[in-house]
Amino acid sequence: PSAATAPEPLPKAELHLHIEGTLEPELAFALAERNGVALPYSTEDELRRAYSFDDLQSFLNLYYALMAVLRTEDDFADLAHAYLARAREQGVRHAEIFFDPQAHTGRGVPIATVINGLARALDSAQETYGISTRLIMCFLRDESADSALATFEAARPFLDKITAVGLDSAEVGHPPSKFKEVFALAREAGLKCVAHAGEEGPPAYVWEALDVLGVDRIDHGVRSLEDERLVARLAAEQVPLTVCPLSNVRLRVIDDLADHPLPAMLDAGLLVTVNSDDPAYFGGYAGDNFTAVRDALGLDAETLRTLARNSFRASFLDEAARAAYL
Ligand code: ES4
Ligand code: ZN
Repeated sequence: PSAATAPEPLPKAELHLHIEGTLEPELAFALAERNGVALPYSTEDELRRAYSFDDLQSFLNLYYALMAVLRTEDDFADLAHAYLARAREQGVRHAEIFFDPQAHTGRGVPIATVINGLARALDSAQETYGISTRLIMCFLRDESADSALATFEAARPFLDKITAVGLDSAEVGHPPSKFKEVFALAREAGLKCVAHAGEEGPPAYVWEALDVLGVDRIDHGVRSLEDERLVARLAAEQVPLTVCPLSNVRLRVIDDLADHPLPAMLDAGLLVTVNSDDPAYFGGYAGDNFTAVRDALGLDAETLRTLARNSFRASFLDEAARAAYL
């Protein structure tokens, strides 16, 4: 279809998006050049061919390695601008964006550089892209509880720029309860709480995220379906689940998109949303995920509208801002 007849994508909120996972090969090579950082790939095509994963850990290895190119405030601002431009083309009107401070401070990049760079881009997002934004600071669950506590204290001067804390990275063997203390501090400081749970980990981790960390949303949560009582709890309390269909297929959480449990989750009365996770690595941004589930699962227009409405209902926007979309 010509540009004139191409339909506007459905307005939606993106609630599960790792900003470091939006680093496209083109920008990775440009930043490597700008910062004099050597990449273990000679071309963008060669790098793209490395985007073939067996599980979460094999993805994380590449995800952390490529972050070596992110060094300055400008790098973080450029990364966020590139994401916002792509997101707007896909109908995103509100984005709640994860970042992983420990993945940068661990390489000698100060947390101020990370937060100030991202915040600079987000400050102009409403005006430049028509996208409202929030920042969610994630703790790496395969690092120690003490490291998370130190990271939270280092971020205290910047908490006015941060809406929530989250929990990500290698899930199995690192249950939510390990981070009870830092989540309690975050809540005392007035922050919202979310956690990845039930992606590769068992339903027990979803229970812990709810009961020990007191999270407001579960990121992924697809394995919740293995526990009937858990499904009943999530449905009764309308706890949002930020599902990432293309991610689930690429990381082999789900064998085939046609077998994705998204329809079963909707049928169970869960507050499910569709998100992109690490779009540069998993084959698509928010709108691409909507299109993919529509085509693979045969979702009708009404169901797609429900998913878009859910994304605003599940967001951290205040009532007035959210009402404009519902
Ligand atoms: C992630 Cl897909 C996924 N799971 C857990 N942690 C992550 N960090 C970036 N992407
Ligand atoms: Zn994620």
